[in-house]
Amino acid sequence: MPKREILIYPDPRLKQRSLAVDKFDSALHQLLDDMTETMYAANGVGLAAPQVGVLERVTVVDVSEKGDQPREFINPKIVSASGSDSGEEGCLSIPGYRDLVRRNTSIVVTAQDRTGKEFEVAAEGLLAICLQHEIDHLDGVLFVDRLSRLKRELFRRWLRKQSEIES
Ligand code: GNR
Ligand code: NI
Repeated sequence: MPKREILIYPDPRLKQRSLAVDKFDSALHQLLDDMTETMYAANGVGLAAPQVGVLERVTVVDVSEKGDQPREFINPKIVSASGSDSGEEGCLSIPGYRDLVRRNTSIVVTAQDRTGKEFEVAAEGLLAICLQHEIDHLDGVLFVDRLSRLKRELFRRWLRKQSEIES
């Protein structure tokens, strides 16, 4: 059972900028544990705190094949980025919609672990994509905000159709 409910677009909390974490306490550890459990229950490869209604700069990611290597990033920051390619993305907060998004292919991220210790990772492939997607969430940006005008219009139509189906 997931511990936290995932907010669905267009929840206004998904558009807000999250605040830096400065207390590495048991409440943070509980949030991280709950987020990892929620991510696995939803079969996601990443989850950002605002997706569970917590506007703090916290994200969990697991891009391993077996889904047994959860990673935690607190106050993550992209310090360098290079290369560009488009890949298909989805978001647990926009279930059912997927589209191509252009992102950097190689990034270096600094972050803190659950004890507050700083670390740095060089990421490529799915980890690089996922970290950019999650850091966007911390800035109130969703992958559909990065689509071309035409593609965003198609998304809006899809969204309208969804609400017709549901009502
Ligand atoms: O589960 C997810 N899969 C995914 C696929 C391609 C690019 C990004 C992602 S992240 C997403 C989970 C999610 O919504 N994280 O915020
Ligand atoms: Ni997402």
